[in-house]
Amino acid sequence: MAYEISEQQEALRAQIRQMARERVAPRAAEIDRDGDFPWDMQKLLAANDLLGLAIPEEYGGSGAPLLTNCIVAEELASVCATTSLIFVVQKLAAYPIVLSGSEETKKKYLPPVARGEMLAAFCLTEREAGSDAGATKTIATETADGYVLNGEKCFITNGGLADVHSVFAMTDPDMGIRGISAFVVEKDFPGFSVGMIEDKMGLRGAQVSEIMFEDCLVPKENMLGERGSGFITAMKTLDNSRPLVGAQALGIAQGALDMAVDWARQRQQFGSPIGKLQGIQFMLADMKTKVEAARQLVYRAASLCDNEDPNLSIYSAMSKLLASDVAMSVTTDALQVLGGYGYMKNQPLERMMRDAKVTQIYEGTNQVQRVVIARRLLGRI
Ligand code: COS
Repeated sequence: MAYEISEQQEALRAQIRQMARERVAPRAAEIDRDGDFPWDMQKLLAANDLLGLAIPEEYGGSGAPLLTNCIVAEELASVCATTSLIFVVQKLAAYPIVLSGSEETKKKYLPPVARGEMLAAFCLTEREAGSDAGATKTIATETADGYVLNGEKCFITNGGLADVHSVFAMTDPDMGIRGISAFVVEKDFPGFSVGMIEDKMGLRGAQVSEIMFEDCLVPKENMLGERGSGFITAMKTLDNSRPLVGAQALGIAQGALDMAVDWARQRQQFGSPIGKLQGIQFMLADMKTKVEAARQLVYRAASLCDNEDPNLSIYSAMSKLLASDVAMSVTTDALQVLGGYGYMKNQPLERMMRDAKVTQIYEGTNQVQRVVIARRLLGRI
């Protein structure tokens, strides 16, 4: 099944591109240098109704397809990956509520998340449960008053800033992955606290931290879906978010390619623009080919998610795998085209190369994506 980009989606792309160039790009270097969460960018996204783009209309969002969300992530990331991450994570963290929340839970949390009044975070990863998400050690014990959570999460984007968290914890440790349940946890629940804030290589404006639960009391009605359904909710959420990370990677790659092309047209060496040199031409041609291949796979994966196609998992994993590898290789090559200038902090490419790296790691390392792809390919053997 082929995907189609509608006129409405192209119009939105043009609108986001203009906003990205005029409002986001001028802030990108400063956000990277200061390493502070850019609340002005969060407010800009909220003011343009982008933080609820993926949330269904009945809960205050726009109910836009994943493909539309991918276009937005791509355009934002082409100028500032940190700003695109604000968009990507709000959707990632809201999705378990959309997928598994009760009507009351959806009505309570989704409208403020959609308006950007509440920042959201997705709390799955732990020190000993990264790629092996099923090894979650955070425990949720049922009591008369609710569930009591104990444990620690790490590498949580928006950690320490978020108001509301989708948290995965073990309710029945003997049942393995079928013992994991999902909960909505507010930052003000007793026993919730924020641990170390990480110092990162890239995406410097995103805040990433540990999250601690010490006898953290969560009301029973804040469990998302059935007890024991948390792992499947997490996997379905990641299926539906990996194309968005692919789109973010694609945007970084496109931004880097555009800079390399501009440079190759203008930079004079040996008496003419370096774009006249076949060595540079071949690099640019390879970069363009990779970017376009990644785009096709990202859009296809998003469209399969939108159609709830049974093959969406494998495409979702392939799109994130390819696009993030492309982002790493294209930013590296674009920097090479700029030579010594590309290596300097006053050009954006070194930032883009650092930002690209994490797209090969988060929402499942690219090795995990290969596991997902190979398992779907081979079936049970
Ligand atoms: N949709 C629905 N169900 C799924 C699923 C999906 N995408 N993926 C797995 N499941 C189901 C399986 O069908 C299986 O059910 P059955 O036992 O009934 O067959 C069950 O979940 C367990 O699946 P599996 O055996 O594949 O689980 P593993 O523990 O081997 O883990 C990986 C699989 C590695 C793919 C998973 O742990 C993973 O995605 N890890 C990476 C986590 C991640 O992305 N972390 C980043 C955090 S966010 S920044």
